[in-house]
Amino acid sequence: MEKTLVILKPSAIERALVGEVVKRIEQKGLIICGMKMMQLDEKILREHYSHLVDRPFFPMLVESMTVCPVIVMCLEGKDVVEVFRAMTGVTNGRKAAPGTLRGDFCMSGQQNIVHASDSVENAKIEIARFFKPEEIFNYTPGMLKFLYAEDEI
Ligand code: FUP
Repeated sequence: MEKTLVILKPSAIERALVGEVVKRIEQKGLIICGMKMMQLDEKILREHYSHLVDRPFFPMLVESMTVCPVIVMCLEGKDVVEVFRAMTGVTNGRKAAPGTLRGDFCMSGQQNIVHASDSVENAKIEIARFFKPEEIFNYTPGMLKFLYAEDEI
């Protein structure tokens, strides 16, 4: 099934919102197939945010993403990239719709709680960037038949 990469940013860790985010992931029925804490550095952020390195806010972004460890997660589900982007909301928390993670838990365009892969292609690249192959667990949760109809999976 499709996979996506999620980062619980320092704004989630420092504000003790990890449980709230994980709770929503579990309640939605997304399968956690990888999860670990790690300290990011400028090198990995230059890769991860390569589309933003020339923007004036990039040094501030690096500072905000390295101030403490993050939690990276690999989630699995049907159309999970699109589903989790919708659960995340738009970049700026002040504009994100209520009901989304950013809409409910933050007021910033930078301290915005979570990263979520924006395409299936990027999700594959990002999962390989943050996880070793042996850190991703492909298993079938017992509840699977209650998450999807037979013809959906
Ligand atoms: P998103 O896909 O919603 O995470 O948005 P982007 O890839 O455009 O931006 C990635 C991160 O860059 C944001 F989560 C926070 C940071 N950013 C800023 O700090 N200022 C901006 O104006 C835009 C993005």
